[in-house]
Amino acid sequence: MTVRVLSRRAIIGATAAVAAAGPARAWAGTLPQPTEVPILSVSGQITFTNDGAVARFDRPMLEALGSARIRTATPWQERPMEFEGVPLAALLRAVGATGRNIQALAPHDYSSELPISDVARYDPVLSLKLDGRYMEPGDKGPCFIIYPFDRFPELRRNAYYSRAVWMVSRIDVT
Ligand SMILES: Nc1nc2c(c(=O)[nH]1)N[C@H]1C(S)=C(S)[C@@H](COP(=O)(O)O)O[C@H]1N2
Ligand SMILES: [Mo]
Repeated sequence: MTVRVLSRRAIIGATAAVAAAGPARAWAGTLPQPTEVPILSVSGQITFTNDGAVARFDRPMLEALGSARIRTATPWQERPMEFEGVPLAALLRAVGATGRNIQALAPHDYSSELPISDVARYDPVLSLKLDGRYMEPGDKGPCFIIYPFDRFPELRRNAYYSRAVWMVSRIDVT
């Protein structure tokens, strides 16, 4: 059985329960319209949208969902860095995601599949800032999914490094 068969009431109930405990409470259950240029779209098995079947987010909307930091070394940077942004869990709650996997898509046809079970286990972050500065598109930004590689040794392998999608522009919930 997949969560997809949950009734709409059950999905909204679950969303409200989780949102009550976190910063997403301000607009759990509805999505405002972006007022700035959207930087991320979420599609697929989601409950809350603001543009047809898609949920589009500008930076202030993402930041309103909450904030988390991951300080970690990565194989592609010379020193540990601090990533800061929205917990992926908060983003998935905000759209009422009901799937099992997310496909994170980036330019140049890069995409990577992340099981949603990673979210509870590792609390990955859709980071917007690196060492306190917003990441620019030419700097692997504006959105970069990061895992806490330093906290969990089992993450230090290619299967997880490839899920650290930089320049992610779309998340499709499947
Ligand atoms: N957008 C995007 N994200 C990506 C990749 C990519 O090619 N494009 N490569 C992945 C892989 S396989 C790794 S190991 C890390 C680091 O890739 P890099 O060494 O090319 O920076 O980013 C991951 N995220
Ligand atoms: Mo890689």
